[in-house]
Amino acid sequence: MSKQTVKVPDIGTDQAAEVSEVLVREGDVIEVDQSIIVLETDKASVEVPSSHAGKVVAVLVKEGDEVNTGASVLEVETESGESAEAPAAAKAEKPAAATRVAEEPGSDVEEKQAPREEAMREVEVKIPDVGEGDVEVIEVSVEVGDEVSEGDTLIVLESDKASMELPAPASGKVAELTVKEGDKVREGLQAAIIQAVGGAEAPAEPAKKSGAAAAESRPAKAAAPEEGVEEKQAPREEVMREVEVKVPDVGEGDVEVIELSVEVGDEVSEGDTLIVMESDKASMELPSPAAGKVAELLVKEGDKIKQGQQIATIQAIGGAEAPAEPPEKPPEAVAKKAPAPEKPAQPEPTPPPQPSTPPPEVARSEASQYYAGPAVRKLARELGVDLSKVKPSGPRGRLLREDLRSYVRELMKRGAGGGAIPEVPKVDFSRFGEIKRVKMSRIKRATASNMHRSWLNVPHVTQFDDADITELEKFRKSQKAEAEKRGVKLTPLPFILKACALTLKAEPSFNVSLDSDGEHMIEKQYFHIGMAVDTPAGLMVPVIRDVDQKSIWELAEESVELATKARDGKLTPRDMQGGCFSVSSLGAIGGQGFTPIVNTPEVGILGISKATVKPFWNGEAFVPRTFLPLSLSYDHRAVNGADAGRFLTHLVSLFPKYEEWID
Ligand code: CAO
Repeated sequence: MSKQTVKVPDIGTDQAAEVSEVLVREGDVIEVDQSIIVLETDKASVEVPSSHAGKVVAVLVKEGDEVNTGASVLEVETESGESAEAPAAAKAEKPAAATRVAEEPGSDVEEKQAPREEAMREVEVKIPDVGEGDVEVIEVSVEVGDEVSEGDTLIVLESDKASMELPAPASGKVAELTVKEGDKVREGLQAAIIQAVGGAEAPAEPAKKSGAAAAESRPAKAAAPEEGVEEKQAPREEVMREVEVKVPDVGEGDVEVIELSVEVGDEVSEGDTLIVMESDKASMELPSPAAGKVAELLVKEGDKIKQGQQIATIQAIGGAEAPAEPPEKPPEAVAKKAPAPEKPAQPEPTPPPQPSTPPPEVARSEASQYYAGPAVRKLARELGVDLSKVKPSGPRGRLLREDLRSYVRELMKRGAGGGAIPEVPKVDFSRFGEIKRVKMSRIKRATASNMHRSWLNVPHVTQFDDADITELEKFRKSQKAEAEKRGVKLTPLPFILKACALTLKAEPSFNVSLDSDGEHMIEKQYFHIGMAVDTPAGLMVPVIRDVDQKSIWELAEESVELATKARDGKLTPRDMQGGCFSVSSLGAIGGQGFTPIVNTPEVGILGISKATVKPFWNGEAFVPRTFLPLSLSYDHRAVNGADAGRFLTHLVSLFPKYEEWID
């Protein structure tokens, strides 16, 4: 038993890659090469395989982390105490599929001159390096005898991590198909023979490279010619040169420029994306072949461009190290034609991010069950779209940009009324009789908006109870003379306000507000209560502060004062702020109960209806008692039913024993 650390292998760039998924958890038992995390740069997504087998004892990264080559990812308890470096190093030496294609360009395509005539030749199509052992032929796209054009897909290969199309390296007729669907194949195996037309003009060129292949072979750059890039020495000095950036082999006719990532005058680093191109099969970023300044941009968004067309000129620094080489036509486009839309199609400054993975540009995540290239992932990140929710329409379940667009369009439609709140139809009421159209007051409009907001946001529950105020009413009426002396009218309201404050103290679950972060509750240590006032201009809710500390007489005075101010339109914003709870009294008007709307962000409101004398069974006889109907509405996000039950029961219990708490 020994503990080994699994590290991020050479990702071929100094820039950090983002951990977009963590595919293992502590306690998992993993195999060598099992994908453990998905790394994402703005150009590629790649699954990182484990260099060790064993039990994961610690996961050292999390989603969103930025990591560089060599960063520790996992700690694994291994059986044998194997060397930590061995497997990783072995894999690090093994370049990924595309690189291998680049370095051994003749390995998957061998051309043999057909003996009968010079203009016909047999092109043997071999399985390219697919980055790991066997891959499955999941689709044979042609039949023997089919005429194919160069670049047409012959077969589709798939591993558990990626899939790629194997294109015809030349136009001609499919003479032989040596694989069938379901076959497990590996690098070097012959897949087909194409009887190619025009052999004379396209002799076998073992050293030719595809654009994509070249893109992955960056380390050999100085020695190898680069497709799509023509370099001209600037006459003035050897260290400055103009680099013409040309469209590499994009595998088919025209592709569209869907994004210009730079502007003329921009300083770019080698590998920075200059433009993004898209065909109906793939999209790809065209990286700058050198560091320097964008001297010319010869295309614009929407342009259709084709192989060999110059799209930009880079005024590059350090001309001496990269000799001018005319672009060569790639012999085939295995890597380029892989379904990875974002595959850089010409010299890419970084080698493939992860040895022993399949074409790195598209990683299929087993964990999230979606399959998308970096451009789509990037767009999804920008839009905040969870790709696992998007329905793919691409080949073999691949997510396309269009899928993302459709998903967002659908969401927008729903947000605009499709799936949310159905619109109330407009009605011409004058068709049914005489009408008057009256402008709503500012307060009424504000009330409408507040009520709507609260109704939509707050899950309301209302509980009802009756408080026995028989004795309290006797006391209140007995205070008439005192009230007159004080110049104030003593209604049931001040008693109700005080009882509410005391209940908020006793049941603090109501003296809260939900924090806007959705993760906290604000527990208030003060007891300010709002009081709904009906005014000619509309409903207003002034707030009485520190109700718990005020006497009944003070509360009576203040409620009259605030109600008067409200009716006179003299309330200040401060008069209406800071409430913990509200009281809405329709007692003077009538009714047996109603369901008031919570004045959010408060979480509770008490509705008061008209007190009436009712027969009450006291165990021996029916006796007349005065009951005050109470309706308690609350925000069920913040308050649960049991708390509300306790609150209302406590409140109701205070009225018969008013003598204990009035002052
Ligand atoms: N049961 C029986 N009688 C009641 C009562 C009740 N629950 N509440 C008040 N009364 C009586 C008062 O005692 C008073 O009678 P007397 O003059 O004989 O004493 C009379 O009704 C009128 O009271 P009032 O309305 O002047 O005073 P108040 O303290 O009860 O209310 C205020 C003040 C500002 C709350 C009230 O005037 C008001 O505007 N209420 C409307 C609130 C509203 O619109 N709510 C709905 C909002 S939507 O949720």
